[in-house]
Amino acid sequence: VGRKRSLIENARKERASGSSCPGPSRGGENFVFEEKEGTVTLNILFALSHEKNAGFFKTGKVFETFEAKLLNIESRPGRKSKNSGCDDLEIFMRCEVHSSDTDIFINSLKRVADDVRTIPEEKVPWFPRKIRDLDKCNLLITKYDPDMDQDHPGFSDPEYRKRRRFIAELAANYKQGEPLPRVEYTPEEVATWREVYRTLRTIYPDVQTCGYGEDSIPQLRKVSAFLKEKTGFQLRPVAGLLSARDFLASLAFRVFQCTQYIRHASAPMHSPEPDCCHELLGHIPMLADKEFAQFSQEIGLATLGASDEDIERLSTLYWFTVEFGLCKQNGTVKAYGAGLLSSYGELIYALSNEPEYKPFNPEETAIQPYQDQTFQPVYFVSESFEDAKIKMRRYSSSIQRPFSVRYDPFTCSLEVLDQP
Ligand code: HBI
Ligand code: NLE
Ligand code: FE
Repeated sequence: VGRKRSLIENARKERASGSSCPGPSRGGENFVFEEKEGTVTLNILFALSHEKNAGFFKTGKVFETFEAKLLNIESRPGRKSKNSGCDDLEIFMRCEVHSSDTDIFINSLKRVADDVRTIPEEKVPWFPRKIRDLDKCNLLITKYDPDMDQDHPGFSDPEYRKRRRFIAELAANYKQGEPLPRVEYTPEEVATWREVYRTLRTIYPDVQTCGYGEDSIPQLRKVSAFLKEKTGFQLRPVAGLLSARDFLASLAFRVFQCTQYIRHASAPMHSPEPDCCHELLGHIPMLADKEFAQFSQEIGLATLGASDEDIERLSTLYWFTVEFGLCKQNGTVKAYGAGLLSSYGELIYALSNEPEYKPFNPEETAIQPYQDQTFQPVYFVSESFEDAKIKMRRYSSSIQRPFSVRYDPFTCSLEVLDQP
């Protein structure tokens, strides 16, 4: 307690004597936002250039002293490290402090860390600028991981879990541009594929087969080469369900994040998470269509640097169209969503008279809550596949951002215009 006092006291004195104190929180040099009930939220960035450990724990002390509530912490190699070989770190902390402590809190941090800055909230979220940056779009959502989720059909199957970890490792180690890893599938895995493939072929016999057969699980490397020739899309391996932001961002580069493991043998008719059956049977045929590839890339481009709220709405739209969309064709309702085309359980259910149908309309669809554990209770039906694409495009191009992006296919990178 004594220590606490003295730090605050020192800081107060410093302020009273007028030495190096910033102006008032609002309109001053400290960016403060979300002022409520006497607390404010701050985004703080600082560098730890030497004696990293000591410096870090000293900043921790400041947090403790001011009872700052830590909301987020991230680190990255500092700016100096690139040029001088120095191994400094940049730390980002988001925290809540008592409004009246804002200035002394930041001043106290300045005494133990270098380059302390507060950053305004409206800063545009990070997004990949070149295709290599997709190596950083790897935020996994582990809710259906067979290691974590007791309801996962593979939870009590140690062999399956081991296999999943092995395939997840391949994806985790993958770097953009490398040849796609090959997986030697076991006879049991091939049997699961055969079951899914055969059943779906009886439900929809006359569609693009992309060169698949029931006796082997297609290798991503081969499928990626096929797609690249057809539409310029390519695949990269992913360990599971990604954050919507990361998943959609890759589409901007005509890259589709593709899982390589297969669902558990005990549940071939439906998987709550994406797996290779879902990607290969649901997504790949659509991505082999030039027009659909263009459409997918546009959606991806619209999500780059968009707000969390816009990402939420766009991913909901993606969910109810690309994943679970229905559309009319010659007067009958048909399924086109990848999540339906890869799940014979849900496909039959979706086209029965059990679920609710609503007309597809982006403004409404974008705010419809959805779940991904089991069959959808509601589906959106568009007048035609074409109509779904037109409306979706119109919606995604209406998203406001303080800059515009253009994709340069020669360098596979983005040109960002008008950024402040
Ligand atoms: N991640 N690997 C993977 N595959 C998906 O289909 C996927 C995802 N993350 C998010 C997501 N889909 C949905 O939110 C879409 O609606 C965007
Ligand atoms: N439910 C789908 C399937 O069983 O193939 C996967 C959906 C992934 C979002
Ligand atoms: Fe999918």
